[in-house]
Amino acid sequence: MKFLDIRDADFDQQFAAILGRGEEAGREVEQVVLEIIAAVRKQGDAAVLEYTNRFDRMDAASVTSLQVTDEEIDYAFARAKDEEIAALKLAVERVARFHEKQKQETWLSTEETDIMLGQMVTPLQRVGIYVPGGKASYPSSVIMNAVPAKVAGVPEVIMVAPTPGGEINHHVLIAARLSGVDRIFRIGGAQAVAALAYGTDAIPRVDKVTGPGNIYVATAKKLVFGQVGIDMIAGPSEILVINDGSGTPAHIAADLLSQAEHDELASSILITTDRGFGEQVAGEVEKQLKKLSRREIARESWETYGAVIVAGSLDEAIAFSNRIAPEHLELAVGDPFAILPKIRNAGAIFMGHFTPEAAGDYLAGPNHTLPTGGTARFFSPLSVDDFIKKSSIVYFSETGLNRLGRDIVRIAELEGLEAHGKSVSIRLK
Ligand code: HSO
Ligand code: ZN
Repeated sequence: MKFLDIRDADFDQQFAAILGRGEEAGREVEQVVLEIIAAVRKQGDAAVLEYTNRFDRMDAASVTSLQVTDEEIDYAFARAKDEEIAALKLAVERVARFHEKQKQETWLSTEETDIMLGQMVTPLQRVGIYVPGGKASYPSSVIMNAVPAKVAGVPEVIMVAPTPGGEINHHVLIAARLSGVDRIFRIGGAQAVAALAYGTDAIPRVDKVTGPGNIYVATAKKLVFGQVGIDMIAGPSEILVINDGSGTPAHIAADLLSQAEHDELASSILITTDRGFGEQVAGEVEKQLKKLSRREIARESWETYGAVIVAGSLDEAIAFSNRIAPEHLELAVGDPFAILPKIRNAGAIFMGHFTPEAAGDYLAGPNHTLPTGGTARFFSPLSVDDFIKKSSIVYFSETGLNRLGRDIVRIAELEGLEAHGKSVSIRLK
């Protein structure tokens, strides 16, 4: 952890190390992924099966046999505690209710009596959701990807999840059914992304692939972009807490650790106008770290990419926050609503002393798939918008065309496109 003062001459230099984490994928990863994509395109299921058996130490006879059955999901429900299912259900309901508000309507304007213009909103027909295996296999991420798709009206949501050497996380299966996922395949890695992007006999081609994944998955998503849509490429988690000396150091320490435990590359930063408060938070982090089950990951993250920064004023802290555009921003100040209008760049903003970021990770309602690495400058959280598209609608009546036709022809002429002009003038009276 670095304890810094934003007013120090070498602050930018000191802070640069924290910003430069999670560098781009190397050429080797890209090479491997390109080969996998090419093989899946050429050999379809045979390649998917071969990679899955090899990389995930499986022994499947066909890709079809890798589809999760309804009985398996029933069994997942049977294994889970009632209160676990209830909590996941509550999350699905709250996330659905929030995303309902994002829906956009088709519209048709009637400002002109002889011309109608509009925009038609259509859901994507089929989307693929990637769910990582291993330590980052989160039911909450299933909910955050599947629910907006379903709210948008996507008829078919296909989920893929690698199951290295065995079982799929049963809470992930429960979340999938509760969120309305239609089919699940036990496949992962670049081969799963390629299969979704191009389609195979067993796996239907989708219109968009969303969801987090390791560097192979992220690289595969970038490489299939254009063939299919993709969501943002999520980097390691980040939290920035702005504090004015109010609140409880132990609470803020706990919030910093909640993101540090995600990943060794995660970054947790406190910027406070109160040096003493900052010191107390740093001490609390050390105390709490010792007791965490994921202390090794959290410690590594805190030591490498954690910081406590002292600022001269709240405005200075806000300017810093706007500059780094954090994924998660906590306004742990006396009056968060007073400073909210000054926040320019942040994926999600958590207001006041009783809104730990984890509330948003699980069930507040907004999406937890958020822009990282400073991309909150121009990206938004995953939303219903990611699962719809728009078509423009143009209707000219005969009067309408007679009214505007001459000008269309004029522009066609100045572009030297005679046939364009003719297609209009041939209709004019
Ligand atoms: N904070 C993560 C999402 C997550 N947290 C999933 C817990 N589970 C996204 O930055
Ligand atoms: Zn989290």
